[in-house]
Amino acid sequence: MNTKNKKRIRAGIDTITKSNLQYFVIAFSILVLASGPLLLHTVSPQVFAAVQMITIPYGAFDPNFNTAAPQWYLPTATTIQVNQTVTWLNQDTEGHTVTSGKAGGREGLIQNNMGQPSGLFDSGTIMPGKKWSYTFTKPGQYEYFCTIHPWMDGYIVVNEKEPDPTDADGNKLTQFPQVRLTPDRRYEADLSWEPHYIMTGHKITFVFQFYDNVMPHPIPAHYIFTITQNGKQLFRSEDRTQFGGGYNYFSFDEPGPAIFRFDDIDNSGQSVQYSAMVEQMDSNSDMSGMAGMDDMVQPARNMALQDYLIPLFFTPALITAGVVVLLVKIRKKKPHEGDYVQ
Ligand SMILES: [Cu+2]
Repeated sequence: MNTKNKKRIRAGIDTITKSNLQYFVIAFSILVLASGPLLLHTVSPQVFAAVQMITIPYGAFDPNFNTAAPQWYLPTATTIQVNQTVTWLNQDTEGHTVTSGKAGGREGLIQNNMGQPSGLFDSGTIMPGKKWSYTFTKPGQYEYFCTIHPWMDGYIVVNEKEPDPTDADGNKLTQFPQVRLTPDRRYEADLSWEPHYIMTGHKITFVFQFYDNVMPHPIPAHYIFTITQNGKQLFRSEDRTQFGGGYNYFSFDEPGPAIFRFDDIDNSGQSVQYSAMVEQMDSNSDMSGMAGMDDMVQPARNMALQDYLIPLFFTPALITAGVVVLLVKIRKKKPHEGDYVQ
C-alpha cells in the first residue's frame, strides 16, 4: 500500500467520531458474522474427463475460502492414460509451480508447512501466461501442489492404456467423431463419446452435431437419441441441438453390444446409427477407492470439512464485539472535554 492510500485511510478513520465508531465496529462485526454462511458454498462435482490441459485460474494464489478461483488447479482431479502428457497453463497473475508430492493444506499456513515434494516432477515457477508439460509413464495416483502457495493441490490418476474401442461387430473404432450420412444424404450426423472405450459403471458423455450436408454447415436440429443394448432400449431423449451441438450422459450397467441412434433428424424422418461394445469394468479402474481424494483441500469447499478453521473467521468478530463493549465502558467512566455527547 502506498503512503497516499495510507494517508487517505488514516484521514477516513479520523473523521469517524467515537460515537459512530461504535456503529462502524458493530456493522463490521455483523458483516463478518454474516459472511459465514456465504463460505458454505460447495464446488461443482469432481471432473474425471480425460482432459490433458489443466489451467491455474485467476485467483489461485488466494488461500481464502471465498477465493475468486473455483479450484486451484482446474480440474483438480484429472484422469489420463499412461504415456499421456498433461499441460498446465498459468492464467493467474502470480507465478505457480506444479510439484509432485503432498500439499501443505490450509493448515499449512498456520503450521508453516510448505508441503513435501516427492521428487518425481517439479515445474519450477510457471510465470503468468506460461505453460508446463509432463508425461506420465507409469500408472498410479499422483498428488501435486504449488511450492509457493502450498495449499494449492491437484491430483492426476494415470490408468493403464485402454484397449482400442470396437463397434458391436468387433471392428476397431479408429476415428472420433463417428460420421454418418442420413440415407437421403441430406444430413450429416457426427457422434463422439468420452471415454471412447466404454466400460460398465463409467459415465459416458455423448457429444453430437448435425450438419446440412449440402451447404455444409452445422445446423440446430430436432432429434430423438436412443441407446439400445442387448435388444433393450435403455435411454431415449427427444430434443433439439443448438449450433454448438448437443450432449447426453449415460452409464452402462451391463457389458455387451450397444446401438446409438438418431431418429427423425430435423423432423425429416431420417435416421443414422452407430454401435460400440461395452466392456465389463475391470477393478483397477474403479475410481471410488481412490486414496487421498478426500484429503484434498479445495477453495470454497464445504466448511464442515475444515472445522478447525472456523475460529479464524469468527474470532475477529468476537474481538471487535469485545472492543465495542470496552469502548462503551471507557466512555461511560471517563467523560472529558471534546467528547461527542449524544
Ligand atoms: Cu502457487
